[in-house]
Amino acid sequence: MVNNSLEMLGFDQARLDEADPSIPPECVPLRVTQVQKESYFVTDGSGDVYAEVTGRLLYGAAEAVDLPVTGDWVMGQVVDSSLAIIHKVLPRSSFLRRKTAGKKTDYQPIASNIDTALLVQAMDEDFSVRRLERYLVMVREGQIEPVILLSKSDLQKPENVAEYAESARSVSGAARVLAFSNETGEGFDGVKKLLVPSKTYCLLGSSGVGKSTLLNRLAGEELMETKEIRESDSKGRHTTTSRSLKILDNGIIMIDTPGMRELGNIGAGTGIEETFGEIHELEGLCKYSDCTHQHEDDCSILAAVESGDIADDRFESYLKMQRESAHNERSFLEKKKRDKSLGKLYKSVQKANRKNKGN
Ligand SMILES: Nc1nc2c(ncn2[C@@H]2O[C@H](COP(=O)(O)OP(=O)(O)OP(=O)(O)O)[C@@H](O)[C@H]2O)c(=O)[nH]1
Ligand SMILES: [Mg+2]
Ligand SMILES: [Zn+2]
Repeated sequence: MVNNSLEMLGFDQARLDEADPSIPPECVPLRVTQVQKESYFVTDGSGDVYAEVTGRLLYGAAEAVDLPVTGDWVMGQVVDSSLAIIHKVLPRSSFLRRKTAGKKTDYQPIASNIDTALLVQAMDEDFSVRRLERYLVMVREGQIEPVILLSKSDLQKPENVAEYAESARSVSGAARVLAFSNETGEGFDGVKKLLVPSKTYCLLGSSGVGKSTLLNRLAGEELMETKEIRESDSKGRHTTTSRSLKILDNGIIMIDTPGMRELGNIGAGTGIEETFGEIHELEGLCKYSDCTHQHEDDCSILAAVESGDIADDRFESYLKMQRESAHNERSFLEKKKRDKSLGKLYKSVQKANRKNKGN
């Protein structure tokens, strides 16, 4: 691997603005390239080093998102060529996370400090504009720019490729849509042209769409394992099993991820508003300011659905995500409130204990 400077790895001095006296002076900025349970790999640009977090960081972390994730910049001490100790996670400029399965409003971190997310969908049964919308919302909520890459163009006739691209464009908003093939190299130059050295890209999409194959093609070598997915065991089998950050020789930084089976949504509205821009724009025109756009008179959105300006299934998808988002927002606030009152309880017990001891 080439010896990159921190700037080439995407480091920005502004991340260090707040000097932290609790960090030992021998700590240097390092970038997390891989996370496996409680062990980590970090790099200063000259290769991956195994790393662990300090007990203070580990036990001080209230939630998974407080611990290092792939893509993070951390302050760490490089002990020797086989061990580094992570003391602190530096502020993130962007953060990709999803709600974990089940009722609990916990978030699973995916990766951080990403400039652009590459949403890969294959032009076969995998293709779904509804899922695309979900990815777009998730990525935009994380303050990340999305680009849509449609893979396996070699499996389709040119006119079908154009059709797939057209469907994707119908929901993409400002995001670019490119079709390509890892097999024939068609459209590959267009993908390459998108990528800028020292920027961080993250590959997202279902298992088997060709994320790792694309990464290998860009790298010009087999950095990642790729596998044919057989019909019989295509369910839930991921070839890539952990998120890993790779620095390509041309300076492009790429995070590969395992295919996701479930996409959650989080509370913040910006991702939904941006992804459903044409619907959001109409909201202000409804007669009632608290219009739910389901049965009210003079609802501008229902009118647009009726006239066909907004497709039924897109409107359904919008309502579904709005409901989910509202639900997540509520449980998130409730959880915060619970945590806060628990915190107060602990404090008052501690205080009482101290008082008793004093007597
Ligand atoms: N026909 C065709 N096959 C492709 C293309 N890209 C990838 N494949 C094949 O699809 C299979 C899966 O590719 P991977 O790159 O492993 O898929 P992945 O998205 O990384 O999957 P996970 O790691 O499980 O998330 C492999 O057999 C690839 O050779 C393509 O553009 N066209
Ligand atoms: Mg893979
Ligand atoms: Zn309305």
